[in-house]
This record gives sequence, structure tokens and C-alpha cells, in this order.
Amino acid sequence: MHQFIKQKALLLGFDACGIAKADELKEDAEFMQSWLDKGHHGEMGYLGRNFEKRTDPRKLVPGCKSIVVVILNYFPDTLQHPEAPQIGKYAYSQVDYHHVLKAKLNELEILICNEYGPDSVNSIHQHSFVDSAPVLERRWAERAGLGWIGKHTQLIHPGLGSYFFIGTIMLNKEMEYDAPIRPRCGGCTRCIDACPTNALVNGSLEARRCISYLTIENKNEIPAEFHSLLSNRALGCDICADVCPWNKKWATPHQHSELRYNPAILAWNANDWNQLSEAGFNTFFKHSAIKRAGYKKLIANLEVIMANK
Ligand code: B12
Ligand code: SF4
Ligand code: SF4
Repeated sequence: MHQFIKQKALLLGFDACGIAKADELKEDAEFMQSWLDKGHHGEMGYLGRNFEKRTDPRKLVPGCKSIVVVILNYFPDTLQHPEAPQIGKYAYSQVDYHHVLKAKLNELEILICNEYGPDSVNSIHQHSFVDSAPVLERRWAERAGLGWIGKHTQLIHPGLGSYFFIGTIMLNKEMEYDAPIRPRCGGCTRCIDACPTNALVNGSLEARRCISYLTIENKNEIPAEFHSLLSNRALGCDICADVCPWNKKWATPHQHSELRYNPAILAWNANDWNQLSEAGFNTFFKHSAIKRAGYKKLIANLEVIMANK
């Protein structure tokens, strides 16, 4: 079963697949509780909800025994002009990555059900909502042998770097599992040193200081202390990933036609972005991950970065 699933995942176009035993994440639960207690999640109140389910997948999906973890490379072959308001690479595609992953996970689920019977998969739909399900995706990817959580808190795959999305399927069958690999950051601190807002503290992320949080998730005004630190980042942030030697060496452009670029992202200059109307936003970014931030948020971010210029 282990080999069948991994082989099919690769055939469907995922860049890697690993399988972990479903278990309680006791240490992560302790860490996460103290992270939440310190308020490091900011306005992302949903991270505190369903705590028991988030830290034990068997409570999320009763009967779950194994977690299949897949990753999908999103590293682009072309980057925005550096003078243009910068958008996180995760949002370059025309279609929101959640939909792309979900569709591919559904295909994998069908293949598993056809081979092993429909009772082997539990609520796949729940878990193919990549970010929204209470699943600690990076930890499961680590347990499934796909890499380690770097000091920038993202999962690094030793042959791909960290520019990829993670998806999971919960199964109610036991099988052979992949062995985790040891962290390979060593003494490197490039991500910590490069982070303009000092958001990476003691091996974890103070989300309220992270530009990605400030430009996407935080719906209030961005505190003035961060304005100049945003530089020209309009939505999301890749600084800590860009400086990582594992990305410099291993990140290679993806080949996924489903993640084809939104032409606006690569073509637009600062003027184009600043003239964007709400109707234009709804047209150009109709299916995009940028839609999640919303028009008002994007415009507010653009105002901050224009003032920086
Ligand atoms: C909330 C969230 C955010 C928040 C908070 C990020 C964060 N680091 O938690 C914000 C908005 C800032 C964010 C930003 C980004 N995100 Co995000 N995000 C998530 C989400 C929805 C939940 C993450 C979460 O649970 N955080 C909670 C905290 C507590 O997690 P943590 O700090 O890593 O700690 C965990 C472990 O590392 C461990 N741990 C940490 N320290 C210690 C210490 C000890 C002693 C112990 C025992 C354990 C421990 O315990 C914790 C629980 O497992 C996941 C999807 C998902 N469902 O998992 C995507 C996800 C992590 N994001 C993703 C991406 C792509 C991004 C961005 C790159 C987007 C961008 N370009 O702007 C940035 C990267 C910023 C960064 N440096 O991490 C990808 C990451 C892929 C990868 N290779 O790892 C994910 C997995 C989405 C996906 N399905 O692909 N994100
Ligand atoms: S995404 Fe940007 S702001 Fe957030 S930790 Fe990384 S470098 Fe810092
Ligand atoms: S930049 Fe260095 S410390 Fe940070 S994640 Fe990459 S290897 Fe680890």
C-alpha cells in the first residue's frame, strides 16, 4: 500500500510523497499552547480553535491511522520585476493553489479507493483544504520523511528546498511508514539575520511581526513601526526562503501547468497596481490566492509601500 500510494502520487504530478503514522503530537501541543498564550498568532484566532484535533489527527478524523503527505513545487521560472510591488511566489498562479492541491488529492483518493476499497479514506475533503483544516502540515510532512522544519519555520526538502505546498490525506489503514530525516540547518542563521522585522525568534515565528501576516492576515492597519520594513512587499514575503542555501541550491522551476502564472503578476508595474479598481481586482484575481487578502487590504498595503518610495 505504501509503495502504491507513493508511486501514484508521483504519477499524478506531486513532487514528493511520504507517509507517517497518525499519533498525538504531544511536544508540538505544548509548544503551540505557549505560542498561543504569548499571542504570537495575532488575529489568527482559528489557530487556537480545535486545539485537540489540531494536535491529534485521530480526534479530527476518528479511525485515522496513517497520514499521507504530498508536496507540490511552486517555485516560478520567472520573477516579477524587482521594482514592481512584490507578491509572494506562492500567489503567482492564476488559480489558487488550494484548488490545485485539492483536485490532485481527490484524484489520489480515488486511486486509493479503487485499489483498497472506499473505507480506506476518511474525509479527504476535510484535509485537502490545504490551509484551513486544523492539521499541523509541516510537522506531518517532517514525520513522513519529506524534510525538516528549518529555522525560518518552513519545511525544507533536501532535494527541492522549501518553495512547495503541502497537502494531506488521512487513511484508516496501517502501513509501512517513512522515517523522518534529521534537521540540516546546522549553524546557519541566514534567515534569522535577513528577516527585516525580526520575526524569527527562538526557533519560532512571532507572526505579528511577520510581513506575510501583516500583508495578508492582519485586517487592521499595519503598525507604523513596520511600514518602512515592508520595503516594496505588497503581499506575502519570501525573504527568509530566498536567502536559504537549500533554496539557492535546490529550488528549481515547477512544471505544473495548473500553476500557470497570472499574467498581471509578471507584467504589471507599480502604476498598474496602483490604478487597480475593485472591479479589476475581481476580474484579474478572480481565482487567485490574492483574493483571500481582499481588495481593501491589497490597496492599503500598496499605499504603505508607495509611501516608502
Ligand atoms: C498560519 C500560517 C501562516 C502564518 C504563520 C506562519 C507560521 N510559521 O506558523 C503566516 C501568515 C505568517 C504564514 C506565512 C507563510 N506561509 Co503559511 N501557513 C500557516 C498555516 C495555515 C498554519 C501554520 C501553523 O499551524 N502555525 C502554528 C505555529 C505554532 O507553527 P510553528 O511556528 O511552525 O511551530 C510548529 C512546529 O514547528 C513545532 N515547533 C516549533 N518550535 C518548536 C519548539 C519545540 C521545543 C517543539 C517541541 C516544537 C516546536 O510546533 C509547532 C506545531 O507543530 C499552514 C498550513 C497548515 N495547516 O499547517 C501554512 C503554511 C505553513 N504556510 C505556507 C507558506 C507557503 C507560507 C509563506 C511562505 C507564504 C508567503 N510567501 O508569504 C509564509 C512563510 C512565513 C514563514 N517564515 O513561515 C506553507 C509552507 C510550506 C513549507 N514549505 O513549509 C503552509 C504549510 C501552507 C501549505 N499547505 O502549503 N503562514
Ligand atoms: S516571511 Fe519575511 S517577515 Fe516573515 S519571517 Fe520570513 S523574512 Fe521575516
Ligand atoms: S537559512 Fe539557514 S537556518 Fe534558515 S532555514 Fe535555511 S538552512 Fe536553516
